[in-house]
Amino acid sequence: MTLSLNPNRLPPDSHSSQLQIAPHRWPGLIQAYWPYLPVSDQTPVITLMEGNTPLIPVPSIADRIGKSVQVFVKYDGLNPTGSFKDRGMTMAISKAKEAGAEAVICASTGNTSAAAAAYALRGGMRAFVVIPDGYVALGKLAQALLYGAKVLAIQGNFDQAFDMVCQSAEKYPVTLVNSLNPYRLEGQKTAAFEIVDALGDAPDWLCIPVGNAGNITAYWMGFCEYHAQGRCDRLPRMMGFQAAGAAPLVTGEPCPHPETLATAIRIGNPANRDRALAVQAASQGAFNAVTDEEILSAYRLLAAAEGIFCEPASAASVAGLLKVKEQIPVGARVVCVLTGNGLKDPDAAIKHSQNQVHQGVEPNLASLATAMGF
Ligand code: AN7
Repeated sequence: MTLSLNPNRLPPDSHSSQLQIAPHRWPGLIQAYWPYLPVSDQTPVITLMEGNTPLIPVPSIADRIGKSVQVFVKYDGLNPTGSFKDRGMTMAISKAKEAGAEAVICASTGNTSAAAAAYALRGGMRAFVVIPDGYVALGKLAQALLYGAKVLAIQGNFDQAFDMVCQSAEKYPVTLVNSLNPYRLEGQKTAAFEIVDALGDAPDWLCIPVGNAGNITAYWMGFCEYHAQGRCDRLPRMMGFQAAGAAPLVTGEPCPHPETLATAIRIGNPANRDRALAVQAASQGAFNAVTDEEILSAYRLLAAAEGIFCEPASAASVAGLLKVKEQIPVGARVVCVLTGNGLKDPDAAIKHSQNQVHQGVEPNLASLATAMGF
């Protein structure tokens, strides 16, 4: 029997929940999507109650497109460590624990390291995270340190760090938790389930930032699985967006020196390249590049027009949607994935805000009123 702990199905007075949770509480994505995941009663579920993130309508973005389109953002920056990586990490760490691992390793532009550190800690494992020195946003670094990971900075980029951790995982007793770990994508595919559960069907377009191309692969897996189960009637076109200075899937060749202010996707040689190309072909999707300027204007627009604060890399999905808006069919339903929280990168926010702190207000009401314009 599969253990499908849908809390909504428990009677209100149920005392049978093994988790001893209130019936209305979300149990984390492994419990919620148990039948769809490679888990068993032997799997220790390491969770921070990730998943169940909101799908938020963004009418001002839709207005910029016209054509009666509907646009939503999947705000995955509301996961426990502030990014979609938690979805993959709850699975990867639970399965590593099940296999008896004592330590995990990843290369990271920041979010993977934060998630790996948090989940490893909860699973009683050590975490080694290898990062490109100087190119990880402050919030992410702060998280990895505070969660107690061993943070190793290399004088190189993500792609070099990735090569090193792959070799380490072959040679030393550490489990790789980058997206080559198959359980990562299994966890991440649940975001597609949530979108279908919320909309009642798959969207026409799924717009998503692409770095190492794990997430686009995972979403497609999720949509296809739900489709096969009859839970949605259609499949979306998968629209992947890369930063113009780090766009190997757009140019068709690895980018030896990736550069973008969206450091999360500063990746020149995606590990999941072939799978991403297969997703593009199967979904009749496309890869497009967005410039840092386009990313920043979408980043500011989301905050200023919708009250949604994402990190710059995440805004690539909205920047990309606006860039290719001519191609959107009339009346289409579009979901843009916001992969990470804006609080991850406070430096970028302050540097690129067009708003400023009004300095020099004296600590009295008259001075405050003057500054307020009254
Ligand atoms: C906010 O943390 O690769 O295409 O090491 O942090 O699945 O790689 C982060 C990637 C998009 C790209 N948005 O996802 C890492 C890392 C944010 C991200 C991506 C990342 P993939």
